Amino acid sequence: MPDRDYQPRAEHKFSFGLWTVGNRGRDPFGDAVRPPVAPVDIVSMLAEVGAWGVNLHDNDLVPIDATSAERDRIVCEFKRACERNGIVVPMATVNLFYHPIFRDGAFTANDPEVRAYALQKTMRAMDLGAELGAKIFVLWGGREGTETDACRRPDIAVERLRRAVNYLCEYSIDRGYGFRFALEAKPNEPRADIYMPTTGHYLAFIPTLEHPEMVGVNPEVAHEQMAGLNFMHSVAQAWEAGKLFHIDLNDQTPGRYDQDFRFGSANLKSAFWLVKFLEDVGYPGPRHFDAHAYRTEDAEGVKDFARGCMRTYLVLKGKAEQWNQSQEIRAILDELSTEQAQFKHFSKANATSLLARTFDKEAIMRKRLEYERLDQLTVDILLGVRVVTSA
Ligand code: GCO
Ligand code: MN
Ligand code: MN
Repeated sequence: MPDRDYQPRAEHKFSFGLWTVGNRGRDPFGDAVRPPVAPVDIVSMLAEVGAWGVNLHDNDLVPIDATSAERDRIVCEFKRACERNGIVVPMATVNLFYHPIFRDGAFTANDPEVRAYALQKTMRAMDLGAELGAKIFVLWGGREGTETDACRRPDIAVERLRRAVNYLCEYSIDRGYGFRFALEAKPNEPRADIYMPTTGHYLAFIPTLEHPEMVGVNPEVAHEQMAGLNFMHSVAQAWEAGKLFHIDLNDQTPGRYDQDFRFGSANLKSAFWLVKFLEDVGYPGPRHFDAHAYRTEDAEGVKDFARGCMRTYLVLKGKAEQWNQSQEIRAILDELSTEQAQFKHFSKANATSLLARTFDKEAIMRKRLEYERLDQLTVDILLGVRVVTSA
């Protein structure tokens, strides 16, 4: 049954990053507009708005130069806050972009000391994630890129990245952490060009690893949109390859800076196709919102933002159910799908008969493809002027 009340529940697996709802609204032209919120308070806020999970970079929780005693105290408090509020930590990640040491990249940097530090920092972030119960580890190489290609050959960067991911897979195996790594692509920002600019690039990279079964992708709406791509198509290809380990939901208008808008706030229709896809195939993973509240918002506005992400997802999920149940839509779809089972696999016999066959192109071309009606029915459902009730 559709979630008619649109109330988020644990089964929906909605998660937010400490860095997303904790975002202070700083941008390249202006300072923070919101005060810092302690991670333990973010956890109770997330419980209040009905989220299921919280994700974090190492330094969202533990300052980069914390002593091990400080670290243990912070982690212990945070774990208690999660337990108290019934919030889980499904995913952890590592910040390899903020500190100036990463100005030339992390795993791909030219300085071997930087590469070694990046590995050490990631292993410690994995220790932290494992301690908090995370089973997914995201790697986003925000600084792995260039302003000038004079600095290194890009194939060398790819090789360095491969060695780093191989190393981290072995570390996870050695420690028995059971992590699944989700690689997140982005074409640019903060670098002029980032290596592995799209999800498709990562899908081609993964089979070259030593443990490809441990590694998948974390596609983000805004990142594929920045590359001018159809996000849902990227997600579908990842899913079909068994590689959709995580997903970053947000929104973005084409051709702009990295906006990180509330899910569904800019491109409702593509958000609809995405939600429909995830629900139709039964994607079992977290629905993570990697987005920020507008810079104009205060703490209450951040809650409006978080509630809005989840509500829009659930509204679109309800619309997808209506779409699937619509008799008119089903009738058109039934007309469209006439499977040609005999050509699924090659055989000498079916190739011979296919080569000999004559096609009545005129008759085939007369067959109507009612995509205009299909799309308008979709628009009607989305705009709420056509309400489909369950059969
Ligand atoms: C961005 C990225 C990040 C990553 C995060 C997880 O554009 O800033 O989307 O938010 O998702 O660092 O590794
Ligand atoms: Mn992003
Ligand atoms: Mn992201």
